[in-house]
Amino acid sequence: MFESLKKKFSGAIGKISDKISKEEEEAQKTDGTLTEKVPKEAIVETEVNEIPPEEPVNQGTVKEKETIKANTETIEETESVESSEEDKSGLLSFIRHKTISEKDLDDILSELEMALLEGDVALEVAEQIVNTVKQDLVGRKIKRRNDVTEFTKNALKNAISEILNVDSQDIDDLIVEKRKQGEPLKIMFVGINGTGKTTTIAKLATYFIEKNYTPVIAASDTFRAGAIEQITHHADKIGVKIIKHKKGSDPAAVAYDAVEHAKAQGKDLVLVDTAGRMQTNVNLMDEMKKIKRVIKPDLIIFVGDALTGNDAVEQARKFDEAVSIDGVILTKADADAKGGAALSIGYVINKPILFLGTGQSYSDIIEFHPNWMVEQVFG
Ligand SMILES: Nc1nc2c(ncn2[C@@H]2O[C@H](COP(=O)(O)OP(=O)(O)O)[C@@H](O)[C@H]2O)c(=O)[nH]1
Ligand SMILES: [Mg+2]
Repeated sequence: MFESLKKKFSGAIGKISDKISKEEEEAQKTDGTLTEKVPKEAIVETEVNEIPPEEPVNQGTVKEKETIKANTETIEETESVESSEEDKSGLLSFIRHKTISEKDLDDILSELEMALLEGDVALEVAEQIVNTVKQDLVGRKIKRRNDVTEFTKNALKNAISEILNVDSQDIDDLIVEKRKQGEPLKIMFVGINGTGKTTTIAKLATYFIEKNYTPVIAASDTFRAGAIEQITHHADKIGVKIIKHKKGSDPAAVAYDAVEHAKAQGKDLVLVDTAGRMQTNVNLMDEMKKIKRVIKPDLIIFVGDALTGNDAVEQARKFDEAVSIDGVILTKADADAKGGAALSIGYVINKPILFLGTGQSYSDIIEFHPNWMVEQVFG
């Protein structure tokens, strides 16, 4: 999961560390204050390699070499003092005090921003990440290469945590609260066709049964051919009561009946499946609004396909405008290397991701926690 996102962040961390330590090493070599334990050959070699091939070897270069020679002498003198400071990461890991400047970061962060956009991270999220990281790093004093690596990693981790931390309600708490009132918790699932609503409902029913809650399913996708059969098949397999009418009947009426059933039978949850067409379809949105009006769901959850990246974010925005969603479930995270939707969707619409679908079987669903995602990406 999110492999490509992971690579992009670790690439940026490596580049920032390399750039800043390299600059510092150069500065030290030319001003004669290098105090690192470096083999003489290593320095000479680096210096020679850095002469552009087209540049004739002139007086200046000879002079530079002399400076290098002088440097190596300094090294020998200070070696014993500095060796105790030597870092585990080995050669050239110790650098003088340096303050990170905007110039050090600009190119690399722009490159990171582009890479994130290519990875389907929403523009405002990519911008927020690079700006937060820049603010965090500029002005920091560093002593060692490892400092840069650690600071950059932490800055990115913090930026991602901030992005992912959207206020979220605990569904268990909500169920318990409703139970006290003698009511079921009503959850309506919305989203376009094929994103995984029906499968997700079957997974969640299984998940709640394992927590000793009693769900009932409303087959309110009365539009698509085979939809009622599909969800009936799932309900039968997992042993959950399903309320259904004929194909083409009023989805709101089906949902209403399911709520009445849950109340009469003292069930904890009503999970309402709905039909998905394109988010721009006015009829569909009207249908969603009608179900909402009739059953007054406690939660409306948008189900999006993680693989569709920015499209999923746009769909969520449209559904939010139409019916005001409370949270998001992203499916197919198991196949999602990019991670753009997972990173962006909550921030863009300011609604939490509640679960991730991670496969095709009933147990393939995990609760989403921001820290978990941060660990996936940086762990
Ligand atoms: N790999 C994977 N496939 C999924 C996941 N969730 C759903 N699917 C598949 O996506 C397809 C569409 O799912 P369905 O529930 O019918 O979508 P709906 O039209 O929104 O109800 C099915 O083939 C599901 O097996 C998931 O988390 N991972
Ligand atoms: Mg369906």
